Amino acid sequence: MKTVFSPRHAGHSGNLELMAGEILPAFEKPSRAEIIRKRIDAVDLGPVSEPDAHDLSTAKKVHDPAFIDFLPTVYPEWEKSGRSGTAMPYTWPVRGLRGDVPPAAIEAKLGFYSFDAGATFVKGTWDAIKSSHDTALTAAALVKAGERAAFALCRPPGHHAGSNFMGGYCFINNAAVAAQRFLDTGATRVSILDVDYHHGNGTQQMFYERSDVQVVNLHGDPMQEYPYFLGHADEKGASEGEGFNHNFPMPWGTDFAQWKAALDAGCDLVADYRPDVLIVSLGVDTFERDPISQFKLKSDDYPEIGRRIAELGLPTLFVMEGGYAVDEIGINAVGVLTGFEGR
Ligand code: 6XA
Ligand code: ZN
Repeated sequence: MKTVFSPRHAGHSGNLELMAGEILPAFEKPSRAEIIRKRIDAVDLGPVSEPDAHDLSTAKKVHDPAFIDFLPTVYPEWEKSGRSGTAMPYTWPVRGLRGDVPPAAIEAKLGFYSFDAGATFVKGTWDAIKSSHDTALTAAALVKAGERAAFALCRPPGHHAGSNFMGGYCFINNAAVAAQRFLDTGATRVSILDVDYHHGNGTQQMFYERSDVQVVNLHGDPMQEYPYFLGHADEKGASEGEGFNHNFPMPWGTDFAQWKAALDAGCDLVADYRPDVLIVSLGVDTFERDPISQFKLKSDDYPEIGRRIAELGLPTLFVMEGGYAVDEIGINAVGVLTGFEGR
């Protein structure tokens, strides 16, 4: 399997994170991608190449163009306002406030375009976001050109980013942009199967009223788990999209037997939809020793996931999302891919 990977991800580094009352170094850190990159070589997964540059026109079909145009301005504006360090929001236009007028102040614009404080910026963040977006589109082009599968080793991840908001370490929704690109280049139906521990609220929101992208999510129950405010089983899609969104929330402590039953059900839904292409939002924070997650999957389970997905027999684009147990992130993420290849 071919991998696309950009070293430019590394500029998104040294960020701080606000979590459960503490300011900590961000869990979403460069070593995650570097360790996966090394594992690809260690198991001889296949060639790794850098992404081509892509313009943002496809991103602007699934995201509000004003949101996309805002992203490169964040850190320059943050510095112009006399600040340094990690740029993050601290005010949000929730119910009862004006959510229709972006303020002029950069710290307020950050809140206007966010749903939490988890999408933070340092100097190299925009370049990393752009390289991650380019990575997804370059890997999508490989699948479009006839590869059975390709791996977009994206960093930062994307599945929490919605049409006009970022959050949860995510800025541009790489999987969603790839889905739109497949539709624009000949596909009529695309499925996104999100196996990350967290609900892909951004992906769900973007396609909720569309029937050309089916979204299937397996994740921690939002009653207990981040992102809390979306991801319930009764969210089935609306208008044109009714019946094309499927959520499988599971409780803390879920083990592989229970999780695999949800994967089987999700895969059956994908098979019934008969997509032209499958995109897998690949998070491995379902792992038993993930520092911010509460499922119980073991390293041996990840190749099983790949084998099950391969049984669908679809052209498949894997897009990297979460996973924070860095010692095992390479074994687990690449384990899905080698399992997919039947080894
Ligand atoms: C917020 C937790 C963010 C989770 C990000 C993630 N403290 N999403 O892994 O898939
Ligand atoms: Zn996650």
